[in-house]
Amino acid sequence: ARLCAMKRGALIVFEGGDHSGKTTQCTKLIHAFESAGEKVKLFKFPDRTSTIGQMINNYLGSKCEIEDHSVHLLFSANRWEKQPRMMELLESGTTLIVDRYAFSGVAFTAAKPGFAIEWCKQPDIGLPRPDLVCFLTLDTEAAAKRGTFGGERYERTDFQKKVMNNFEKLKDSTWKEIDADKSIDDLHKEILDLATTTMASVAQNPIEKLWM
Ligand code: NYM
Repeated sequence: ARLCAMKRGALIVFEGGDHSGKTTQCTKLIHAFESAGEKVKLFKFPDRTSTIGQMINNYLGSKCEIEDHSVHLLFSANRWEKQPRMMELLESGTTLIVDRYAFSGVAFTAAKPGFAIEWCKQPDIGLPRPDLVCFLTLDTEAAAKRGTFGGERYERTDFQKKVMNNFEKLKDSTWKEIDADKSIDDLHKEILDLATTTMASVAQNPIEKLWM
């Protein structure tokens, strides 16, 4: 064992279809860790605040059209522009809770006609690999019943089914599939437990890279 090794933060990602409760759970998790005195920070992708993020925001709100390959690369660029800060925080012991990540990037673009999963993965190769992916599953019809479906681009039941199918192809040993069809508090307890275990177990491990 290394001596005096500083413990790093964990990279915890939330994925799932639209309206599966990711954002609610990320917020609750952050608050729980903050009250416990842990160093934590929330990231959300797409991050709509940057210049690239504003282009993505306009695209999602159908205020403009962007060619499909091109917008895929913008979503990836929107993660890469945050990568230096994410690495810095992880290395200095801050745990990151991330609302969507490269898996959404691949799953959504690959749901479009003519896009292969392998092509979609390329631009995100080398990003920090999550230690835990909380994959929230919700029956697509149940998700639609949660409301506000049909607002943004991609929020259609047929498209979401393809997205969920693509997520299945991206799962690895770091994924924990969580049935989101339960109360907010029950779901939170389950996730807090998983996240706490992960934080303790990865503290001395190096940060790995995605898809390498
Ligand atoms: N989305 C999100 C993508 O198509 N590619 C990506 O890389 C990411 C991170 O953006 N329908 C899609 C998924 C959502 C939409 O996300 C906006 P949110 O979490 O609703 O802000």
